[in-house]
Amino acid sequence: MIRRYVFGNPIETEAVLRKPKAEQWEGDEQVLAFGANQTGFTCKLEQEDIVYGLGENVRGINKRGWIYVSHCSDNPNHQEDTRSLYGAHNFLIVSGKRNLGIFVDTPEQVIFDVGYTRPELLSVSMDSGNYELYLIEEASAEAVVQEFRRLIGQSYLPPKWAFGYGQSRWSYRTSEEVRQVARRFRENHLPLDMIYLDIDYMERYKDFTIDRERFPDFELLVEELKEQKIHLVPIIDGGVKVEAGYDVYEEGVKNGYFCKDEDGENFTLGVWPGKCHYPDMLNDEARLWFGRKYRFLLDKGIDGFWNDMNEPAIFYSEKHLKKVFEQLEEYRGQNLDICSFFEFCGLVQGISNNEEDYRSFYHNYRGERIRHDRVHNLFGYYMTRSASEAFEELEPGRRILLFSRASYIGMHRYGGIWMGDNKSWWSHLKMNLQMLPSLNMCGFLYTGADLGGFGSDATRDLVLRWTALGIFMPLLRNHSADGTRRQEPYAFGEATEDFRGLIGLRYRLLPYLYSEFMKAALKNGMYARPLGFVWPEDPVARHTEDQLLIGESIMIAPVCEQNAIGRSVYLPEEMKLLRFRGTELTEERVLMRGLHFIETALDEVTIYLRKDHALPLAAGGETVEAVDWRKLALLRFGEAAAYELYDDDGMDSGVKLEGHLFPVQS
Ligand code: MIG
Repeated sequence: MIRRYVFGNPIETEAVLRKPKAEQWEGDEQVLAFGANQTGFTCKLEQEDIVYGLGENVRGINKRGWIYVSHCSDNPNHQEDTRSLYGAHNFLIVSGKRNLGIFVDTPEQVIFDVGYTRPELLSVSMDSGNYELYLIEEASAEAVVQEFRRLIGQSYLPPKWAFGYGQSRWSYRTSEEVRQVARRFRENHLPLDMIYLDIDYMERYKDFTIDRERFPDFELLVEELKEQKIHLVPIIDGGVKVEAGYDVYEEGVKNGYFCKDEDGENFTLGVWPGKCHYPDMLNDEARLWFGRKYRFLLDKGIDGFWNDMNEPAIFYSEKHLKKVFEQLEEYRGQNLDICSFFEFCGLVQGISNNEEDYRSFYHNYRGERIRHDRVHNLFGYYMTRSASEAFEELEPGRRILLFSRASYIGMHRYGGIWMGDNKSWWSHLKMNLQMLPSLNMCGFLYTGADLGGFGSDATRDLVLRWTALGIFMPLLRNHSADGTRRQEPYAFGEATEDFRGLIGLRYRLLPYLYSEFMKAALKNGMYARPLGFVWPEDPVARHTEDQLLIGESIMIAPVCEQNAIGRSVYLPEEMKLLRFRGTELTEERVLMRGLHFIETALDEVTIYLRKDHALPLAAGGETVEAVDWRKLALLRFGEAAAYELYDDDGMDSGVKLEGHLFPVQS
């Protein structure tokens, strides 16, 4: 059952398209208790309650015991005490004797104190009392998710090839270097469907330009790679460089499409290209204009994009920078002691993503001038929507790959997200595993982490273990930062057989993973589920934080620690262990319910097949296109006679589930 309440005068987010009629809040103390000033509410947590959800955040699948702040942030430090990452996903489920879903719909900052201040209390608060509140009560956590997802609309569908392996690195600086990546993959028979282009392809980091010195033959490159079935996926940044003669800048200025400061001047801030303006993504006209700019690359044969820096990130604002320079002057010649030294350092450190700057510019949203901080969490969402709506116009009916860094619920209809700038840390491998189901609950199905970690130096074993998890994530991409140790599968020496095996297994699993993804998207279901969703009565399953169900048939238990020879795996019921050494199935063994230590070498993947379920396996391939969907082996355990396979051409955006499912007999 869904109930909707409106408090104050909330700003529309378009997260929910068809809203149920608002009810009068009668202060049901059993469910929620409201604070006196209506700027939030509290909800009592029972001892046994798990709190699921909150999408992109640090910590576990169970969010209890920490405080999270929905405030889209360009924050590359994903630490245990981090409160905000790139997304604002204000949906959670209190799951115990009852299952209550709570969605707080407001573009402003929201604080979720999930038993941090008082262990038995969930407390949600906002600056103002303007928000819509949705309460969803169902018999299970999974049913709550389904109701919520129905409310917010169908998740984005990427093209089928976007389920292949993608190689990325910030620093592929020339056409030649990109060709080299493709060559190394093909030479080593490492499967590959995508190479990502980071900011290096642009001319002075200007959106919708190409650096012709370093990529003189961009069109030819796209063509050549296409022949090898490799899609080139360029990055698009949120900020437009201030540069006379640059068409995007000039058009934006002429038509008033940029965000304005207090005085009505175009708001100037610094990001990659230096001084920039942010297009007013919330303004219908500006959004339409910016989206149509993607045509520049579509016309060159590009069919996938990733949107970055759209929290939006601010390295500095022009005004703030000036002030800091003045203040720094005051420290010159001073005897810096402990206080003044740290003040001095703080001045410079505090420049980026400064809250004052976010309060100093304006949008024109639905005919109203609105200060940025009141709609902050919508910027990335509307940037991605801008591209998606333009694709609908420019390439109707065609699926284009699109994912973003910043997001708000509602954006899940227009694109996926990646999990941002993680680090090459073992703890992040586990954290990204935990993020996956939480994101699914909020509608974000097409998602994945930078395999091997973005920041810091990776080790070979870390990249292997991370790949062994990554092959189960819809978005499978190895990405790393400029200046870090290289982490392509061939970067650690001659031998690539283990990588080839792990990635190859993904291509054997494709018909299954794609089917499960599409069923989840089209039926508002979960692709990756916590064990507690399926075995809510089993306390051990409920509190298992490092195993997941992927689709209906299988459970995974990735190794998340360095130097481990395997790990303990909890089976809530009898399952069949499937051991793969690379692409080869080397062992099938039925395991009883309970705890098992399962040895797993670096080149192995273990999959746990559920009783009375089946898993189709293809022969594999080096590209998604090469995978034969018709020649499948069916691995079974118990009475499962068939598996409902989903297939389509992978390109059409208007797909429906009916008529595409067909049972696979063994
Ligand atoms: O401030 O474009 O998250 O994936 O490689 C860094 C360079 C800007 C942040 C993205 C990352 C990307 C990087 N970008």
